[in-house]
Amino acid sequence: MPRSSEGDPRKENPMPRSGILHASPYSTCSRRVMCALVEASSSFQLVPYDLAKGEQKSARLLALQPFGKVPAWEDAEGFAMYESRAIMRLVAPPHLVPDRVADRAAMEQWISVESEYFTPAFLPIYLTRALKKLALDEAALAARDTGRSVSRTFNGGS
Ligand SMILES: N[C@@H](CCC(=O)N[C@@H](CS)C(=O)NCC(=O)O)C(=O)O
Repeated sequence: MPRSSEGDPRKENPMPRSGILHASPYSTCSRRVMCALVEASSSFQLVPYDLAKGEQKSARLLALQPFGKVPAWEDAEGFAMYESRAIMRLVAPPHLVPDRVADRAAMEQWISVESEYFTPAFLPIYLTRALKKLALDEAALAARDTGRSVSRTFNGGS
């Protein structure tokens, strides 16, 4: 039986998807989706939310994202969803998705590494230094196992 192309963004996404992205420009979750949309040359409207003011708990966003977080996506075709990495897969331009199954599995591996290891190690640094403009507790960060693993993976450090 021939395999359906359903679920294969290389065949389903010949044109960039357009829609509305509910997001905060300062949030890393929002920015990864914005990167995918820009890479896809999508014409999207950004509806900004001020997280410091708690705007992500507004009725409008809760109707799209029941956990009260950014980002959330509404397609021009009326399809809505949340979870940044899932939205990335939805809007991904064909050239970002490998043809071979093994290569697509490797892509999923690195998306998992990003969510499970890189982001938990990086986020405290980003929040402290970039957003709050405070000094880092380097010793506490260095002692965290995730930080060491990330350093080993990306820098060959110990
Ligand atoms: N797994 C979710 C995480 C969403 C998330 O934690 N968003 C953060 C910004 S990066 C947020 O809205 N924080 C505000 C809050 O928790 O009230 C995703 O990837 O979309």
